[in-house]
Amino acid sequence: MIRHILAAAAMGSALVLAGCNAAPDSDAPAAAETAASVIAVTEPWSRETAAGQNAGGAFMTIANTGTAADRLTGGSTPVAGRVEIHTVSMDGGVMRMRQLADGLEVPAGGEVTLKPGSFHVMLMDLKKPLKAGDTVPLMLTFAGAGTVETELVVKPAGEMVPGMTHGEGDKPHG
Ligand SMILES: [Cu+2]
Repeated sequence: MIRHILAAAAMGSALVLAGCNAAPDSDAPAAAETAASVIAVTEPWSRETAAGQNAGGAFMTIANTGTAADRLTGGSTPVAGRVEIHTVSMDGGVMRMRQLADGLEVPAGGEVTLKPGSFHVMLMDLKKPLKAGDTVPLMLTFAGAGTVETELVVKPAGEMVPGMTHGEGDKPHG
């Protein structure tokens, strides 16, 4: 008889504890909206290459209207063996290209312009020369946004490259 009463008391207290531990569902905080990048690529272009030239630069403006920063890490195109992200820096008066191993950051609510003499996408191991007037598909890879498809317009080689010389001095245009 006494054992039964104790057992009932133990069960009762266990039920009370369970009731205390139960979290009220209605007061649970709503899940925070996940920050994400939203990438838009405008005016993607490349320059005509000479026969035997095995790499070419690609240029564009990349805007991120999202709430999280993103990073351009690479890409692919049918016309090149591989795609790298490059920057240009001065090294003893000589402009040198360097691969950005960590990619190129595109800040949330900001944009980055890829242009000659600055950041650019490098099409390496070209399978054929780029010809003026051609369009070239380019798939860009972003750490957050994933793959963003774009299409390069190939411009004539005569287009001036600001700040870049090719050894014949800084002759002004026209
Ligand atoms: Cu380059």
